[in-house]
Amino acid sequence: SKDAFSWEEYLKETSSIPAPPSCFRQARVPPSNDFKVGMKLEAHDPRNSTSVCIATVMGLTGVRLRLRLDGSDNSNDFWRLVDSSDIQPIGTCEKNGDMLQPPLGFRMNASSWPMFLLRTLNGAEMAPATAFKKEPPRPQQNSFKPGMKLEAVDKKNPYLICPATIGEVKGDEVFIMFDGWRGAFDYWCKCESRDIFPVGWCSLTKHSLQPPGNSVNLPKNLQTLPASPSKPSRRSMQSPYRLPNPLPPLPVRKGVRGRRPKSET
Ligand code: MLY
Repeated sequence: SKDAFSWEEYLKETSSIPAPPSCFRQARVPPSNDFKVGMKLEAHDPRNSTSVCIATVMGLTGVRLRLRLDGSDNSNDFWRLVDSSDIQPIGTCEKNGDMLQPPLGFRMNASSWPMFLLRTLNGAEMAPATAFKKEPPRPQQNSFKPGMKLEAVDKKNPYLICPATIGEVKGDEVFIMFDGWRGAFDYWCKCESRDIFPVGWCSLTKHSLQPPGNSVNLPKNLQTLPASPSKPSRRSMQSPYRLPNPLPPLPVRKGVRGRRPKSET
């Protein structure tokens, strides 16, 4: 459709280039998502990464899974790629001589954990080992450059993937800037983060891609720039500088329209 976000047009409008796929720790050919809602698996507790818990697939979006730890509340869902090393088939933990742990904030008394676990796994549909894909290797080095475009998870709204720009590169880290959001959602992450993707990833994996926001987006040192002379061509116009929103028209009093206030002297 006409209004849908198009990377091709957007890259032209912003005269920017996409970060090359080789920069990312993502599969060049995205894996298939063979999970089903309701399947159970083992997952590292995001709030306590040393413990491995039971999780249930609550939803599928592209190559990502919406997960909920069994025994946790419904307000701590998290998202993982099917090729994340944070997830594994049920039985992996025991095979490694470890014990499944209750999630942080387990909603029952700790003493009821063994029975809870037994009941949780009894008759559960377990995700097959074939659904878990091997995590891609880390990129050799941080090859991102400021200004490169990408698709990135909004960590404050982690179900969303959005157009973003590399703002800074420092060691093995990159600063992710969300296009059109005035810096409110920006963050630093490792270049090998699983939350950043090459341009086209969402389209390839059938994940929805948010359009850029419509706020001004200026480099930190120019955020108080006065109105610039030219007009932005459309909402998504982005780099390198964007105009502040136009000022609303001045209120006009009835009867005095067009008249100048009398001079004081
Ligand atoms: N309702 C939220 C959504 C913001 C999403 C921003 N992402 C796409 C960068 C808000 O307006 O705060």
